[in-house]
Amino acid sequence: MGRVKPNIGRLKSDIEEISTFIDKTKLGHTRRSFTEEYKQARMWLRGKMEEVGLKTSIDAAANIIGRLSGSDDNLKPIMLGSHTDTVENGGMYDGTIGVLGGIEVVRVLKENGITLRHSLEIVDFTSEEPSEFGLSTIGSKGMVGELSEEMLQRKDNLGRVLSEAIDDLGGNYKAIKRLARKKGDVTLYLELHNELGPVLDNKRCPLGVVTGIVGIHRYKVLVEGESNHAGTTPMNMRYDALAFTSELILKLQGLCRERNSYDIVGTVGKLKVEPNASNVIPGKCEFEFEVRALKNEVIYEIVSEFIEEAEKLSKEENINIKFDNISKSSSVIINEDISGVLKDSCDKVAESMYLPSGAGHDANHINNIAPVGMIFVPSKDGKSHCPEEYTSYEEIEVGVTALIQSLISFDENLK
Ligand code: HGY
Ligand code: MN
Ligand code: MN
Repeated sequence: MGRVKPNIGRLKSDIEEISTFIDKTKLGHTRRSFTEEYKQARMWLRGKMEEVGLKTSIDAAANIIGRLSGSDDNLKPIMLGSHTDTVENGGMYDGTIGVLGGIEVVRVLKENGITLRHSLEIVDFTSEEPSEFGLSTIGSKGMVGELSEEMLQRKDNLGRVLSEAIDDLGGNYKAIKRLARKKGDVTLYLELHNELGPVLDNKRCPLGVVTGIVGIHRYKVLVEGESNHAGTTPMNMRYDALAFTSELILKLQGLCRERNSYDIVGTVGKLKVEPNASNVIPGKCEFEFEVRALKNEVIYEIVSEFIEEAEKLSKEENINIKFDNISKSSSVIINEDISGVLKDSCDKVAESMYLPSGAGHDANHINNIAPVGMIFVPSKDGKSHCPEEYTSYEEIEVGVTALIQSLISFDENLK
């Protein structure tokens, strides 16, 4: 086959329509999870799923699921999914092309009179990006029973509790553990995503088959020095929390650079300074850092080396420091049987190449209950998580065509 193609005009209008549900006071596309815009987009999405004939439901972790029955009731469903939340000032394709591409797949199957053997589930996973509760991939963690009670009780800056926010989206947090899906409940999980990095665009290669997905460990760090007058306090009598934090940021960068043969990356992307005034020595800083790599053991090594060095410095400079782990997601090595079928299917559509993912995805968690596979389309100039993020509709069309081709192939061959 391979000739079964999406209607790109129709998919474009869906992507443009969901992109109207954003916070218009922000740059680019901002649809943070648990906000009004997010709720409106989800309502629109559920309606869209119903419109194409999917039977919709919201599971305990507030994931929206649209189901299309297959011809063999004995087979567990194949799942296609992604997310509709964004980072602040993000792009319009990260996540949305996977969810709306999935809905387009359903329309194409129906139009071509194709009934799959497996049921198909199109999933919009709750809050894939780091939320205001400090946690990411909430829906996929919840779906596989990885949301702990401690995580569910975390609060955002407004004092809202995550468990209540999940229920507010139509979930049922008390039932998350009980209703979690188990190994074997899902035949296969596939996700179409823009690469979010530069490899495909640099190589002018339209399709990527993902070989592995990085693991991510995130920590919150509290640094406490002493506030004092910025004019009267001599340099040798200061306990400047921001200056200390800066040393730590560079330390993390250095540790990751030294080990760059492992493609390890470390980032401090969030920082709060108190009191944050030009004439006051910063007394307190709170920052979050993350470390990512394809090898889990390398993440552990870098994080423990960083914490050890930070604690040593803290003693030397008389500044208090406290580390709290926020989350640890394990890396995924994609099963070669799965990536092989994806590669064959992609090659029938356009040129493709294998590549790892430096971004995390819901697939990291679904991998605990089912084999997972991902197809990437290019991100222009490797830009993402910023307003410049761009993938052309021609490129998205190729991606959805490859997704359909792969789905049909898996449906024929998987038990
Ligand atoms: O942060 C990530 O890797 C993903 O975009 N959520
Ligand atoms: Mn993202
Ligand atoms: Mn994404």
